[in-house]
Order: sequence, then structure tokens, then C-alpha cells
Amino acid sequence: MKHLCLMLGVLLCTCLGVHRENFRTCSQSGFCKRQRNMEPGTSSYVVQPSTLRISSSSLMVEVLNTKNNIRFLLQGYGLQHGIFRVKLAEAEALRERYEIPVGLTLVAEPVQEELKYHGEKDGKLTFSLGQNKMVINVNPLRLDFLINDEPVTSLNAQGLLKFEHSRTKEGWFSSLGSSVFSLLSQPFREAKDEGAGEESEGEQKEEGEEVKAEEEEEPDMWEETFKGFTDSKPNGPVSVGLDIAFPGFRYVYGIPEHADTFALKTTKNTDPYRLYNLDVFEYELNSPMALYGHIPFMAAHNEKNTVGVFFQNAAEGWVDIHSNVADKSVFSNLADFVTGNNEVPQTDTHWFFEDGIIDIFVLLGPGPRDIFKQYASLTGNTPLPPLWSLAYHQCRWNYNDQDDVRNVDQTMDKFDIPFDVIWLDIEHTDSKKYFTWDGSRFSNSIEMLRNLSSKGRRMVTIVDPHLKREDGYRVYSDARDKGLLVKNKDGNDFDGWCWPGSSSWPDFMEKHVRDWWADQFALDKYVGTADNLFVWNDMNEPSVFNAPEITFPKDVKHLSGRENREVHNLFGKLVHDATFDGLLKRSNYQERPFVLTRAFFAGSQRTSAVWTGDNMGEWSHLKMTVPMMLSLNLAGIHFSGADVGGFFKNPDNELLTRWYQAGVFQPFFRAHAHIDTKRREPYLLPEAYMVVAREAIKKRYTYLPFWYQLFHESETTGMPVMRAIWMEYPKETNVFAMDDEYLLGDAILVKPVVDQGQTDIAVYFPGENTVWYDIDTYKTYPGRQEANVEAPLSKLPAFQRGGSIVPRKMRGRRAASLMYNDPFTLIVCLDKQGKAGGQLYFDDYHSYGYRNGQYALTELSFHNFKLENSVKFKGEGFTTKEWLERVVVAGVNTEPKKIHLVKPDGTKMELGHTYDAQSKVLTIRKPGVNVAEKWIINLH
Ligand code: NBV
Repeated sequence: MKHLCLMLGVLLCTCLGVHRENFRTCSQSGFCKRQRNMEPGTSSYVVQPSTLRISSSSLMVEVLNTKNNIRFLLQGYGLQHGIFRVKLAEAEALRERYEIPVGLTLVAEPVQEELKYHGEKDGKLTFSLGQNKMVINVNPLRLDFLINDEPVTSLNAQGLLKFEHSRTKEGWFSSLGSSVFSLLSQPFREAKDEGAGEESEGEQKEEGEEVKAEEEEEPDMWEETFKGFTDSKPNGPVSVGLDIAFPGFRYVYGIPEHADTFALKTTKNTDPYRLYNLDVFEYELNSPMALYGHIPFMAAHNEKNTVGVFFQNAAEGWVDIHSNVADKSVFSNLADFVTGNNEVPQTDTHWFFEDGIIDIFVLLGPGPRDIFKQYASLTGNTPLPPLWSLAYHQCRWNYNDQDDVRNVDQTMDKFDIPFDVIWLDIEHTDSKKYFTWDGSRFSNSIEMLRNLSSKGRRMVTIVDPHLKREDGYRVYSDARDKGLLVKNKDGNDFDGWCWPGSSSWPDFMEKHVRDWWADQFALDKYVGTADNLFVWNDMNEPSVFNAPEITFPKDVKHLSGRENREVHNLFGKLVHDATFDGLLKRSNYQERPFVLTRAFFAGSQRTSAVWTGDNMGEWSHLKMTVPMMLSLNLAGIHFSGADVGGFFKNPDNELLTRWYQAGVFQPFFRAHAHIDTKRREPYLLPEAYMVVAREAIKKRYTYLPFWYQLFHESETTGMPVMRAIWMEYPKETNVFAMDDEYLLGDAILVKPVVDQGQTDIAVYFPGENTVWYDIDTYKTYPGRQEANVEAPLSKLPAFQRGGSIVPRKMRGRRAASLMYNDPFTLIVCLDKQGKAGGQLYFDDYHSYGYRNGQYALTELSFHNFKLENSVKFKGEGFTTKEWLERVVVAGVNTEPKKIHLVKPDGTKMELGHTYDAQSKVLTIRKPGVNVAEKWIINLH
């Protein structure tokens, strides 16, 4: 096995390449096979309209599967911001299916909004929510969602709904006893009492009425074996699946994490995209295989609308994608929508999960900004990270000892390369016992941390969620004695193999276990740490070397009695949630934590940054960073990055240098490397490359104010930091599948060089009437056309949009925390009308003070030869020392004769300037004014 071979120190080269055979294909998974084999056609699920109950913002109605007489309850809700929620579950079940408690993925109970019922007509029940409609077709069940009467999303249009109801192994249950879990006794009773519909006894299934088998018994329904591991499946077949169509849409995006293109591909000739958190060693590219984390959120975009679906289910999932354009055949059953017209593009998706219920949020946009706001209203925002965490991180598996750390720290300074954080991987611990130090190599970690702190730097240590089963290891024995560990199917503490050897896992599904974990980060428990130490959670899928698919067996039991099968994809998120809480507690809720995680789920953005795991030092992997991060950003994970340089293999100088350049404009910027690779700190590059990599890292530091601004926007609006071009230019059809260039916010267009030997690059500039400025030379490029741009090794192709103002800090510092009070340079790039605008956001860059109003927000606008800063908000008592050092205005056709500053107190001062007639760049020198005040600069 891969991990084993690494542990035994077998040469890396013997281990190269993904071992696909370790992971199930769809045809090796019972439920995937059963669901995928469903044929489009008339669905056997029929709505019982006489059972309809409505309240002001919700409805419930029974649905009958006419093949086996099983009854279901369909619930619909109107939610704020134009979201519909649809839930479908058995009306009476033998066991309560898992529903993710509010607060884990959903940030709070979604706010309901008025849902108007327009009555039943021609077998359709129509509801409206503002401009949006939901139409429930009665026979067969189908739900259509419309924006301004235009259908945009449809559930069960192809009739692929298949809900494997609960049953006993002894045979199909023939009558429902009193011990069944009944949804009919759930809160919806209230709505029933409101009496909007009429009870029809005739359509209710009589007690004792026989239920029939929907499908033949298959051998893998009650037990399944994969690679010698047997899954006991005590609950039998329990999967749920249905099709979701996007009429009018050629492209769908999202459902990370896959190493694939941003616009999702048809799965006609491949497996479906798999959603199952797994540690896939040396993952391959352009593959629908599962990776470390998953988010069941998908968006569809066309020139008119952007919509999204969030399928809230934590079990293993698969998603098939078909497109009448890509697949060249129309097979969908959307007869009402598309009357035999092959010209209208349509994407048909088919989702299936191994357990749980159907719980779908339909986000009806209608624009890109709207779906991000909608999705954030459900799963939460990315909290503003501390500024230092947006700077450059230096990592490798491993920095060996304190001398090594000191050396790296000093050599970075010697070479004048800034960095903020040095990371320690698993070797820093005593025998992989997390929360401990290997005393022979880190005998005085406090001193080490103090040295770093004296330079404004920090450390991140790795804390994996597996605990070495060793009596003397306090964290383990405490967890064991308190009964906090995940159990095996027989009820004993689960014992699996990971880095420390025999290990057990705290059950992060439980709040009290998460609280216990959080306590372990207290400075008196995690001995040898200080408050400039932060945390990295790896292996939290979880990774278990000697288990099926290198993770928990599905019948592993959580303390609640639920199987891991039901909650698998949520586990890793709860690990990093608990870590985040630990760091919060450690600072008495004063300081913003920083956590990095490998496994994630919907809502992970609230507590952690994410990286894309063990990539390779190859050009193809560098190229894949952009689509992967666009996908993560679409699904709410804005603070994400990939290992700079690639984790496995040794990148050559050119690749490493290009990777540094690419990392500058990706949200999380960390270099990392496998233990068997050659050392590759940036100063080890030959001079010609080192200077380029250094310039790149320094450039990142100059743009930190801009990054901070982007994350402020992300927290307040839900807008991704890293955006696909269509998110800002939604009508430019040619960019819909583009994933080799992207935007940071709405201001910077980036096209990283990701091919060997490249010295120029074709860049598409979006935007009718838009002009783009090269960030280094201010050379201009008109929008809505492609241009060839020179890109020798020293060049990182990036462009600022005419019309934007970007804040920078140009004084070179060795760490971000030394820049807090540094002066700003504003880069004003004028549009064709000579205008530009932007915002500035300031706070203390590290604490939660901003949540109590300790911040300022100003609006910058340039028009009529005048740059104006107006204060939008300034919290009482908030001050900043930051001041304006320089203003660069690009796109100025004639040199102004004079420039005046109008200070906050109204007094005027003349400012010096330089003007370059060729590049049309005006540089205004030393306004010296406080940036968080009102001031005006007039050009005459
Ligand atoms: O802890 C060791 C590595 C870590 O460096 C890497 O970043 C993680 O993704 N870890 C995986 C475990 C072993 C990988 C072969």
C-alpha cells in the first residue's frame, strides 16, 4: 500500500501514480450502480394533491411511489433572497434518516419568506416567491423552477427519482408498526391545522396495506465487499437519487473537489463525478474521481441567468452530467419546455447519495452576484482572515529541528525574501503524537516561537485527527477514558492504521467531543506553544491506511449510533471547526484564528482555509490549480490554494519560478514539498530564477491591501475572491468555459504562465468598451479581444481594469505584520470616460475588533480630474496611522499643470508629480494625508 511504502521509507519512485484500484468505480458500488442504471421515463412517484397543506412560507404534500405504495412527504419552503428548499423523505420510516443539524453546514435556520399558492390547474400546483415560481407537476412528480416564467431548473424531469425506502433484511415489511419514525407527526402538523387542503381518506395508504418491492433483490444490497473489506450494511439499501435539469444552460460548474476543468464535463463515457472525502495518493488530473473534500453545490450559467442547487447530504455522492450539446442527443423529458428543439442547450444532471434524505436548495439568482449571496446566506461567509495569513507561507515536510527553522528564517532575510509563516509537518512531534514535540529536535519550542515573533513571524504546526493508541499519551487516554472515540461496528473503539501506527479517532460529530478537542489547544495543554502558533489539519477525510478506500469503513459507528456512511463527508469539516474553536478559545475570543484543512464540506469556509492536497511538481498540475480554485471559490471556499512547486517530485527551476508567480495571485500562498524531495526554499534557486521568485513574493506583499479588501468584500457579500470571467462578464458567451485566466475581485485579470518555455501568451481581455492596463508597464489592451502579451520568465501577466482603483503598499518588509502602519500607494486606472472607483477598508488586521465597529471604510472615486476619498464608516474611537504616500494615475492623456490636495480640515496643499507622456502615467507624490479621512486631490 502507498502509505505503507512511504512509512517504510521505500523509494518514492516506486510509489508514483494513482492507484485507481484502491478506489471504487461506480460499477463497484452497489447504490451507485442501482441508481445509475435507472432509465429515463415516466416516474412512479405521484403527488397526492388532496393532502396538500400550506402555511405562509411552506407547503407539505404526500407523494406515493405507485410501484410499491411507499409514501413520502414532500416539503417546500420559500426562503429569503429567492431560494426554494425542497425536502423529500419517507412519510413513515423504520429509522430516522440523518439530516444535518442546523449550525453544521447551514449557518443558521434559513429565513423563510412568503410563498404564494396559486392553486391547482391541469395537474400542476403553482407557488410563487417574488419573481420566481415553483410548479409541482402532480403525476408524475416533477418540480419546475422558473425565473420570470422562464424554466431554469427542474427536478425529476427525466423521472430518475429513486428513494430506497427503509426495510428490514428479513423481507419487505408488510405493515408499518407503531415504532416507525413518522414525519407526519413532525412540526408540519401546524400547517395542516391551518387547513388549506382537504383530507382525502381514499388516497391515504391504509395501515397494514401491503408494500411491494420496487426492484429485485440484488446481492450487494445487504452486504458489499470491496478489495477484501466487507461492509456489513445493517440498514440495507438506503440511497436517494434524482435528476436535476438545467434547461437553457450549456455549462454547469462546482461540486468540488475534482482535479478537472472548471466547466464540468459530460460523464457520458466516464464514471460520474464522485463526492466522497478520500485521501487519494498522487491523484490524477482530468478525472471525476473523488478527492479530499466535497461540496454538493452546483451552479449553471447562461447569458440570461445564473442559478444554483445545493443538495444538502453528507453521505457518499455521485453526479452524472449530460448535455444535449456535448452529448449531441436530446433525451430529456422536458416536453413542456423544449418542444423537440435541439438548438436549445440543456444540461441534465443526476445526483445520488448512499443515505440521508433529499434536501435541495434551489438558488434562482438571477445573476452571479445573487447566487453567491444566496449560497452564503445558507452556508455562511469566509470570515476576514488575519492579514499575515494572506502573505507568503514557507512549508516543507519537514523542517527538521530548531536549527533548521532558524536557518530558513535567517536565510530568507539574508536573501531579502519576505515570509510570514514557517510550517512544521508531522516529524516535529514525538512519535506522531499530536500536541507534543520531539524533544530531541525541538527542545525549546517556546524560544523558537519567540524568535519568530520578534520578527513579526508565526508558525503553523500540523495536528492530525488520529490519536496514537498508547496508554501514556495523554490526549489519547483522556479521549478513551471519557468515551470520546469513534467505534467499530461492534461497539469497540475503532482501531485503524495511520502515521503513528495503531490509532483511534475522536468523534468530531459530537459537540462535546469538539469542545474537548478545542480545549487541547490551550497553552497549558499544548505545551511548548505560544499565541503565534496556528494549526493545520491534515488526514481528516479521515485517512486510514488499512481500511477500504483508505478511510473509515462505512459501518464504523459514531457515538450517536449513526454509521459513518451517513455523515462521512461532514467529518473532516467538524475536525477543522473544532480546531478553529480551540484557537478562538486560546485567545479568549479576541484573535482571528488561522486553520488550514485538507478535508472539507459545505460551510468549511466559516472556519478554515483549504489547500488542494498532494499535487505534483509538474506543469500540468500548475495548470490545474486555476480550475480547481475557481471551483472551490464558486462553492464558497474563497481562501484556497495549492502547494507552490507541487508536493511530489522535484520541479525544475523554471517550473518552480512560474509556480511562485502563479501563487502570487492565488488566495492562499504556501510553498510545500514532500519529505523525499530536494530542498527548494526560494533562495536555493539559481540567481537568475531566485530574483524572479523573490520579485514575485515581494509583489504579493505589495498587493496585500488589495487582498485584504477582497476578503472584506467576500465576508460582506459572499462574492468569491477568485472569479471566473463570466462572474463579472455574464453575457460574454466565449468565456463561459474559460479556466486558464481569471479575475481577482472585479479589478485584476490574471493569466498565469503554465507552460514550459513560454515567452509570450495569448490573453483574452473581457468587457465591451473596457480597457485593461498591464500592472507593470501600464500598457493598455482593449476589451473584448485577445492579444498576445510578452511573457519572458520575469513576467507575471496581470492587468488592472480601467475604472478601478487598487490599493498597494510598496515598502518592502520582511513580514506582513510589519506593514500594518505602512503608507499606501493607490493605483488608479482610468476607464474610457476618465473615471475610476474603489474602496478602502482598514482595521487592526488581526483581531475581532472590527466586529465591534473598530474599522473604517472609505469610497474612492476619480472623476472630472479629481480623486476623492469619502468616509463611509468610521467606528467610534477607531484610528489608523496609515497614510497616502503616492497616487499613480494611468490613462491620463495630458499632464496636469498643477495638483492640489484638499486636506480633511479643508486646507490646500500643492503636490509634486511626474508624468510619463508615453505611458500616460501620472505619479502624484506624497499627499501624506491619513487614508481613513476625507480628502480630495484636484488635477488642474
Ligand atoms: O504530513 C505529511 C503529508 C503532508 O505534508 C501533506 O501536505 C499532506 O497532504 N501528509 C499529506 C501525509 C502524507 C502524504 C504522502
